[in-house]
Amino acid sequence: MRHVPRGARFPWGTFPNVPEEAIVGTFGTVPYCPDSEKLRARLETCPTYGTFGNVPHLRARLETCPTPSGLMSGSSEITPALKDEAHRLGFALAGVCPAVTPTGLSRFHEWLSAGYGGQMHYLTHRREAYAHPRHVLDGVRSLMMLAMNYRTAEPAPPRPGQGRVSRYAWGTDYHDIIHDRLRRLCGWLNERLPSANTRGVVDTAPLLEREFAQLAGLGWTGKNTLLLNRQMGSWFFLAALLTDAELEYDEPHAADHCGTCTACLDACPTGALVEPYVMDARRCISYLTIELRGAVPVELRSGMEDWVFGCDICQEVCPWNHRAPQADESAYQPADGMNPLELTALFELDDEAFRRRFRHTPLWRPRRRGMLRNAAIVLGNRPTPAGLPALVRGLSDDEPLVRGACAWALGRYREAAAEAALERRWAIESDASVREEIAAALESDAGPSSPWHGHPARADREEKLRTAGTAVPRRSD
Ligand code: B12
Ligand code: SF4
Repeated sequence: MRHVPRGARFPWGTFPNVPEEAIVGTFGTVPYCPDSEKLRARLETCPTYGTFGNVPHLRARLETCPTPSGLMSGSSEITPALKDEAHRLGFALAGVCPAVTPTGLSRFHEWLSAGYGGQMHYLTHRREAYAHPRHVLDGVRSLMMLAMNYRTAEPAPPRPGQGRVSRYAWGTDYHDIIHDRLRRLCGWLNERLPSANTRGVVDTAPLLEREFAQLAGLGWTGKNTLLLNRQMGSWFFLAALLTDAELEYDEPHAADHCGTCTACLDACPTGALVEPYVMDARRCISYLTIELRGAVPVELRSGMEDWVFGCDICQEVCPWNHRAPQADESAYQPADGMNPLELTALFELDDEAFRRRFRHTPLWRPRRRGMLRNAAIVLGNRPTPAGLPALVRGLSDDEPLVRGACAWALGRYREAAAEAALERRWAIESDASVREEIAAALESDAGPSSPWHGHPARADREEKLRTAGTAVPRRSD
């Protein structure tokens, strides 16, 4: 039992400017999820009812209120209805769990301490907040965990000069779509439980979403660290609705259906899945292309292959994903030119043009400089005639990050024009990190057919080069 809070909303309106104490003083304590019939009876028999009854619009709405039972009181009544509403709003899965300390908390802390989170400081800075969802919503009792399918089209193989974009990023930014649906779902709940506090979150709150999704029965954590569901595979986003209302809880998903399969670990080109269920994010292509702000470590660049944004390899190979259903959400259908992405055209975009094209897509997150860095690496991994002028242009970009990546990529074009461009830039380049890249590019001859390709001694040569002085390095044949 709780007191009716000030400004509580009921189907017939709110209690405007009536202090909680006045209502409590007049009617006594009323249930937190008030059975409106009871409240109505109290209002009607109360000697001071006239105070409220004289407010015409309140009185009218009270008398015509068609849904006194629209105010649901029991968790057994509201929970299935809330799930139905979630499905109606496009969430394929919905399950409920209690607000508790997640069992994987210590593993999360160990993971951070091992440095696996790299530069994702938003995880480290809030490590204590992950201890309980009350740090996301004060007084929270229940979480409804939600999954929204994004499997739309199949990926088209990139032609030379194109790069792969992860499926989740082909359409509108999912944060925009899901926040809107969560807002509507919270609104629906608040209409039935007017005094309940609710909050919808996706991604950015200090909440181990996969842990809670498993607790709410949505699936299990696979060896690729993603949440898997037997019917849906893993092509879905997760989101959470937190509330201080008590909902009916689902059974946690206890089983692990990965068995002896290691397809994801075997397929990861950068060795990011260091053991089953554990990822070193610093090696993950998704981290390198989306989260990392600086230069991609040299030894991981060739592993990026043709991925220009995100990576789906450990999901593509997962047997549970082969028969996952199609998504009908139009917002996630591939926008023009996203599946795959034309890389050379990116070098023609200035900041404003880049903003116009990508502002409402996930590709906005790494910004223009991050995307050009990624594009240069893919053009270096997959040399193509059209790539050369684009990289030469990028070598004069205002951003050292872009110039450095272009220098590295040009080092993989075994052509006089690439070498000439690197030498021209060397003569005027003042940024130390870009000079290092140019030096290494001019010295290396690391095309796929080169004996130096992938050779550990190459790193030693590059290190020596870095300390070799200011003379223009020559390619060594
Ligand atoms: C940071 C982050 C990343 C990072 C780190 C990924 C990671 N695995 O943690 C990077 C940038 C690499 C990333 C990549 C991707 N991400 Co991401 N990411 C997040 C984010 C914001 C936080 C995740 C987090 O807290 N990681 C912390 C570490 C500790 O988690 P962990 O490595 O999985 O460790 C846990 C388990 O491994 C487990 N564990 C450890 N040892 C063991 C042992 C056993 C036996 C078991 C059972 C478990 C276990 O316990 C740990 C603690 O819970 C979440 C949203 C959220 N708030 O949860 C989205 C989220 C996980 N990402 C998502 C997506 C879609 C992706 C990508 C597919 C995007 C893409 N295509 O590029 C890739 C997938 C890469 C992959 N294989 O995971 C979805 C996943 C949906 C799903 N079906 O699971 C989420 C939930 C976002 C969302 N709201 O939908 N992501
Ligand atoms: S997303 Fe790609 S790079 Fe990251 S773990 Fe999976 S396969 Fe490896």
